[in-house]
Amino acid sequence: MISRRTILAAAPAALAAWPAQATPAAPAPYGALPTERQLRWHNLETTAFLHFTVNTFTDKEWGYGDEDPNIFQPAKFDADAIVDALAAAEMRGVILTCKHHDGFCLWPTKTTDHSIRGSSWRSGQGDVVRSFSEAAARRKLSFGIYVSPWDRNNASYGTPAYIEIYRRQLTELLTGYGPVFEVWHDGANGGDGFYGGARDKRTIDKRTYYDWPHTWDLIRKLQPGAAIFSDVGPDVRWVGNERGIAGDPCWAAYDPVGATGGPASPGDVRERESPTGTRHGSHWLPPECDVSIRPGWFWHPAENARVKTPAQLIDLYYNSAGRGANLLLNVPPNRDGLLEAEDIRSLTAFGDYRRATFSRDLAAKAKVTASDVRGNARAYAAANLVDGRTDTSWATNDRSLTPEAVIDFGRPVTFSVIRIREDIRLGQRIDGVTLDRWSDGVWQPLATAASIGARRLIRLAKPVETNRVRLRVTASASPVVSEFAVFIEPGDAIR
Ligand code: FUL
Repeated sequence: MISRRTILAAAPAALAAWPAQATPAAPAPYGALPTERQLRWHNLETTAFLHFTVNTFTDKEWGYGDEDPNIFQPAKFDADAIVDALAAAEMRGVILTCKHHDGFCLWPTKTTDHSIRGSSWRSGQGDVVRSFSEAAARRKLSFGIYVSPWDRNNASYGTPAYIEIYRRQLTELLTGYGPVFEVWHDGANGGDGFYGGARDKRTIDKRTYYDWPHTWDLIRKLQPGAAIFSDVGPDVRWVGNERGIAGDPCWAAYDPVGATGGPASPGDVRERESPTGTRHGSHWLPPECDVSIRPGWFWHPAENARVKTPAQLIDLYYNSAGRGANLLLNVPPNRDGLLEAEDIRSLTAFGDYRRATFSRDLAAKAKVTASDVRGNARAYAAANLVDGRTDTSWATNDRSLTPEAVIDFGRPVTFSVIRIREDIRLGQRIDGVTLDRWSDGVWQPLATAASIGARRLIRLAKPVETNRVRLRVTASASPVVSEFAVFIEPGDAIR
């Protein structure tokens, strides 16, 4: 048996094998920091939303809660086909409306009769949550759940008894369907509804009624890896609009304030600050940009001709994921239980564009020099910017807050997109970057950007050709930059 003492005694000998001028310590973390679960969430980058329920059959956006469950009849339902189309668009996760405001549950819950069990579809044995969670797992997409707090069907809505029901619903979903990467709480709260036949209006106090802290404790206990989304986090914040557009700048940190200035809660937040976040805020609360591929969240036959084009999806990608947020793109299944051909066409073209653009980093073989390298150590060398890894970085000495790096391609390279990433494990340190290109014997301005964070994509108005690019950084703490990459969009890219 190796005792603790043996290990300690062996340590100096092992250390002695390192060169005398050992690698300096990593930079101290700066400001708000992401948790492991947030880091995993950032890596997903683009995820899909599926709005699917009785509304799909009633042509509504918000069901009243008095639907006959039997109207839910997706005769050709094929979760694998839907997930395949999402994967073709490079989506890495999928979030299903397991329960929308109408209260209809897409799984055979024990908490209410307003569920899929009340439909003759698949003889009352269907389970849409199971079908999607399994299809996602087969395709290696993460699976997430949307469970509306507002329930226009439930007779108890507005009383404490409903909070227990809501928690039982979450418990069923978080214990019966494998790993869940995200739990989505929307902010629409209270109003008129069926409420078990009462057909009245119920107003709740958004700040206190749901007792969110205890519900979030329950989610943590059942699925510690799940990121919790709401207007105010606690893991992921709403971006403040449903157009899919993050702010510019877009800071991961955020200190939410209630709509009228007091403490914030889901459904009660000063939305105008959500897109940009708070530069030196104390909570790491990155934004998620939810947007639908169609005007509505649910499928409506009249909207088949109004599906966003590939060019619109590409723009959305740059304006959300390109600013360090995650894109949550809604693609609603139709009454057959399939995606409509128009939606699939846009998704596929979007995926083709992403693969064609991002599969080849043209800076990969570049030589990189920098004005400052932390302790002159190889571990922090500027070459780490182009080594294709995000766990190695160019880092500078603590006092170096305005360093620059020159990326020399050694040949003329034509590109139209630049991608820069910080090692956010050490916080969001950079305040802005300026890029220049070497042209006619001088540095010429190419682009600027403020926030970098998990990911910044700069899409140029048109491709440029140059041998060398200079990256000038301004930071609040010595920068730790894990990637500098350049790409060329396919020649036929539609703008
Ligand atoms: C909102 C809901 O009211 C919409 O119907 C939709 O689900 C959207 C994503 O969240 O709060």
